[in-house]
Amino acid sequence: MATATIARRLGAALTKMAGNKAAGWYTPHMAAASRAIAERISLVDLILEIRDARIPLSSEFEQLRNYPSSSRRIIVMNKMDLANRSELKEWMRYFEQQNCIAYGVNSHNKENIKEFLNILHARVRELRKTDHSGHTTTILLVGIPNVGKSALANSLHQIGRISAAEKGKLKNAAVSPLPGETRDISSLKIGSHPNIYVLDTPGVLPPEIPDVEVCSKLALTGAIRDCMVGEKELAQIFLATLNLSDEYKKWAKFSVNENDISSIDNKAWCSGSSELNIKHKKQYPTDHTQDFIVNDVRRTLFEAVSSFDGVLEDEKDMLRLIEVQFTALRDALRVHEDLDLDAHKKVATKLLNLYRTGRLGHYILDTVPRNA
Ligand SMILES: Nc1nc2c(ncn2[C@@H]2O[C@H](COP(=O)(O)OP(=O)(O)OP(=O)(O)O)[C@@H](O)[C@H]2O)c(=O)[nH]1
Ligand SMILES: [Mg+2]
Repeated sequence: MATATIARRLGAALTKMAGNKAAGWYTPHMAAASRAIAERISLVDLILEIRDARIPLSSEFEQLRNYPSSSRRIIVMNKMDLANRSELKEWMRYFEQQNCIAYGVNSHNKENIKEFLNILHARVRELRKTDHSGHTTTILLVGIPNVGKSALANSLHQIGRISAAEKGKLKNAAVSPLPGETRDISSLKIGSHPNIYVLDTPGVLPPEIPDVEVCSKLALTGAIRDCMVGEKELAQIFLATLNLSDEYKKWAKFSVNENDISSIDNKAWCSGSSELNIKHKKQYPTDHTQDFIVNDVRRTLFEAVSSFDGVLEDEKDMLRLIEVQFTALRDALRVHEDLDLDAHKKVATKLLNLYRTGRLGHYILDTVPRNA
């Protein structure tokens, strides 16, 4: 598959880079965090392993790989709003078959967090049936970088059942779109009577990731800094994924192709772009500039794939299409640069931002293992 070939090439370059201590992703602070987490694993009551719902397997936390399936460990597939819904259901079934407790969560959604808090409270009550010590419950949040541990900790803290006085002194864990934001373990209260605390921890990746495809998926979803890979290369993987998916087909409505032109008032079409633009604007429910850009990008991508005459499974053809898309996207993304390289980089950065905020479709980049 073309996507896999491109992803493998990129992942291989990344893996090589990991060997270089100065440029690699395994920083000294990750090594220290890994030790601090290891010390706490046996001391806490519950462990929430936060994963990215777009890569349910590739985002596993290696330190827990051999941790026995138990009611003390819950897999949380965060960012579920960015993942393909029906595939996510398949993943839920997969985890169930593996005897793992797993939930899909969107840390930015209040209702969703309330439901998740109820689940946590029920788990804590279960634990208390066997443990009558009445001590404070501690929940450890662990995971690779940028999966939303701090965002989840904040939401649980803000919505959790804690007293009004404690609400007044709400603390916040720092959240950032870049990986490696959290440097220390911090504790946030999420429940009273009994007291429940979550421990937010720094994201940790293994020092080596032998699977090069996993490497490139981690980079595309933002667990590894873009500068280690290159925005253009990441955008190539995204475009290859999009071009082989069904997502772009939903954007046919944004396209004004020859058939559509006949349905548009001939006068409007002939009298120039301004009137055509009015037709376009009527099609869209909002006049928000960002929405126009997003829809322009969708239309551009749709038109490029649907009019392409090559074989998408062929890597050379796929790269040719991606090149066409890069050039066409300059207008859609309002990138007006003379220097070719710079323009490509700007297009790539803007495209990745749209993908990572869910405006260019919903994907799960891992496939459910066949033997499941
Ligand atoms: N769409 C979406 N974005 C989310 C969600 N949860 C977190 N994010 C975003 O993901 C990015 C990373 O969130 P953080 O909470 O800083 O991630 P982290 O796991 O603490 O990262 P490190 O501290 O670097 O390990 C931020 O831009 C968040 O706003 C979610 O459920 N949905
Ligand atoms: Mg964090």
